[in-house]
Amino acid sequence: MTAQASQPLVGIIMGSQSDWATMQHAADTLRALGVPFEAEVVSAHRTPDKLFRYAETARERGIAVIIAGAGGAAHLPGMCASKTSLPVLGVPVQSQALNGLDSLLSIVQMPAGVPVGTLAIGKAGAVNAALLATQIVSTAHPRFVEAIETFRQQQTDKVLENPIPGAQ
Ligand code: RP5
Repeated sequence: MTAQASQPLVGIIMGSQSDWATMQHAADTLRALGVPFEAEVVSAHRTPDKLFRYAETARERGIAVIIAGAGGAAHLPGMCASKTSLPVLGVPVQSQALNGLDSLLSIVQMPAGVPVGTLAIGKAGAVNAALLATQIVSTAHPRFVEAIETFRQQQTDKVLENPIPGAQ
């Protein structure tokens, strides 16, 4: 498990070490916003008992939002959501065989009653999961509001300060 120094508020889990190339973008984003998190490999298929333990104990350990990334038959976010009442954000990892469409459909098509907030495939989904997790956490921890607003402003400034090269 990797974790930031203070008590983690966001839990990042992923189905395999191979998902880290994608999920590290969620970790980097949370780090940049100053949100304490933990990150761990938890597989719905290869370590189902660990998944159940993780989901069942997350709230009592202080976790407020879980980000779950998986690829292919991506059952991790949905199974995690079925074992906790914490909000679960799902990140479809871009699979080699089907480019992540398999991951997306596996995560997004949850039955009514067990929601998973599904993000985009790949890096954009991982970054946005971290931003959305921070926005959720900021409702109870207002210190993160400024971090989100600063990020948005910097993003806007960056676009405005970068005209198309050679277009003038
Ligand atoms: C899923 O299978 C994982 O989330 C990963 O995206 C995919 C492939 O896993 P590895 O075979 O690379 O471990 O469970």
